[in-house]
Amino acid sequence: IDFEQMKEVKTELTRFMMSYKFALHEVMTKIDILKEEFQYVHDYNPIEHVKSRLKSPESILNKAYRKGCALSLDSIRENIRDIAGIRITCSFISDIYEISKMIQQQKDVKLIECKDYIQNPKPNGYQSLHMIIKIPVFMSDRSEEVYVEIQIRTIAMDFWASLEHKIYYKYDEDVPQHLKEELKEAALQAAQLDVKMENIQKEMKEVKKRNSENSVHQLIV
Ligand code: 0O2
Repeated sequence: IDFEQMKEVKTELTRFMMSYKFALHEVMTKIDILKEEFQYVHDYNPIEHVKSRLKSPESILNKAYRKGCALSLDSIRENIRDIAGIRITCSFISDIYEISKMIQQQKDVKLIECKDYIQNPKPNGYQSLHMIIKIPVFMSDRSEEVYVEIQIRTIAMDFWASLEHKIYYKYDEDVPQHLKEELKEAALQAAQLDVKMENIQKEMKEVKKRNSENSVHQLIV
């Protein structure tokens, strides 16, 4: 491989990563708009926080190797669908489905896959809603359809997943049985907390609705 070829590979790789960076910008903007508009219209913010990350070239290659996919850019583009990743954290489970619906309804968003680990938690207790979407990114001389992974979960699910992730890495994937059981128990408790919080919020919403109906009634009378 000579210098010119090296330069070409570098340009190609940089452009490859750039398309994911732009896709992340686009989806982050969509989420910012939903957040601001929802707050204005409904006087309520369903999104607690949002994080985005671009997979490093090293972890892209590791994942491609693990999945046994060819190490060409075309194959990686098609098979590794979480190079651009966004995690949205909400307070309540109903918010998760509402946000996912609002994203899926957008005309330029193609839903490729949706995995509902809330309805069907993983055997270790993991809960979250995962969507793989495709969105078009327009550049100077071409446009590309880019995969983005969106994970949506509650604060409690996020708390659990980050601890589980740390433990998993700490024990190099060989987690002792008693910790696995405790983690599963904690996941169940987190799920119960989510249901409790949702019910409290529902009741609060009804009180708010009744109060506003009463004040409208007083205005009319
Ligand atoms: P990272 O570093 O977070 O990106 P895939 O391997 O993505 O092709 P899979 O495994 O079916 O296929 O994907 P899935 O189930 O949608 O999960 C992908 C991501 O969800 C993971 O990415 C994690 O971020 C998260 N996740 C899934 N299962 C668990 C779990 O049991 N515990 C925790 N803490 N997180 C989980 P990566 O690529 O593994 O890592």
